[in-house]
Amino acid sequence: MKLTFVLIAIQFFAFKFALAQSAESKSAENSPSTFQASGNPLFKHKYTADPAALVVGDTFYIYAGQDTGEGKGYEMPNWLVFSSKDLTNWTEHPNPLRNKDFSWSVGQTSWASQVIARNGKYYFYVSTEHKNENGKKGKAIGVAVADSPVGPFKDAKGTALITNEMTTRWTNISWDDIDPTVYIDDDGQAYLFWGNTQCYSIKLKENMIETEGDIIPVNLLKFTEAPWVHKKGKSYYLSFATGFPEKIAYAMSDNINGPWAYKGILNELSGNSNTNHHAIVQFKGDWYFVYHNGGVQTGGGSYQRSVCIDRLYYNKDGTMKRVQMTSEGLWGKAK
Ligand code: FUB
Repeated sequence: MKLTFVLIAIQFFAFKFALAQSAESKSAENSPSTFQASGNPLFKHKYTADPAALVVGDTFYIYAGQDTGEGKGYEMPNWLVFSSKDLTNWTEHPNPLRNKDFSWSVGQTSWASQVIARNGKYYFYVSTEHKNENGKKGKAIGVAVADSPVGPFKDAKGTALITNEMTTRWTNISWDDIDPTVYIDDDGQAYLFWGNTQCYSIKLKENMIETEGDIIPVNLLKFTEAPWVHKKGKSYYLSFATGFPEKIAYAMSDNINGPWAYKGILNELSGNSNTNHHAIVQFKGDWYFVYHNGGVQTGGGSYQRSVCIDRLYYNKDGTMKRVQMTSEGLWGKAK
């Protein structure tokens, strides 16, 4: 009788202990983690791809998709967010957005994205996949929203913003509606650019979750994918992946609606990654070029990519100098 009681008591305490342990590890998974950057790739503890950068006040944010597969194809179930005030000390904020947070989305296609701030909210534009009423799959663009740049983000529409059917008159492939980049012009008009093979643009309404007017095909020389729009002074810059394996090229205009004048290569092939997705932002007065390569070994490659950061410089005439990708990154000595 006594022995049975002791055994039951031991089982009870073991069960309580296991519960406490699992709650502790869950809360660790859901807590921000911090680390110091010391060279490129910037993030080494996970494979990270398709960086988008956002500056809010004194904080630099990087959003990326996570490559979780074994290097044989894209397996990207979720996006990640990192923040830093000095580009050396970084915080990873847990679980900002997953592919399955879009109820209409299928598969594990947490592809390239960009987050942009407007009216106190943060809009997360993503590339994902959609199935139409006939069951045909095609890449699509969705938008999620949050009150904080680190989320958690929620689907802002409940439907895709752009689907493959909207662009088949220009490009009859199922993967051209990817890689959104959003730019808000000085007059407050927001524009969405995206594409693969063909670049497109469309106006966004003030609410940032509805389009306005027609889709405009954007004429760019040798466009592959991954457009990024930024402005410096009076010039607009549209940089994009070109060729395959990809380099980054760019064009300039004095109008967000173009025409865009091709200015050449901005970044060379990115090591052992076929893709070279990038973002350009200014932070505390300096310009930065954020991109990915396959630099984290042993698995690094086209489907196990890693985000890097280097400085970006301009020539006196406003054109951009070719980026020098470095192992040292912003930290002087390679480690
Ligand atoms: O990560 C999947 C796709 O690869 C992105 O959407 C493209 O820009 C390329 O980097």
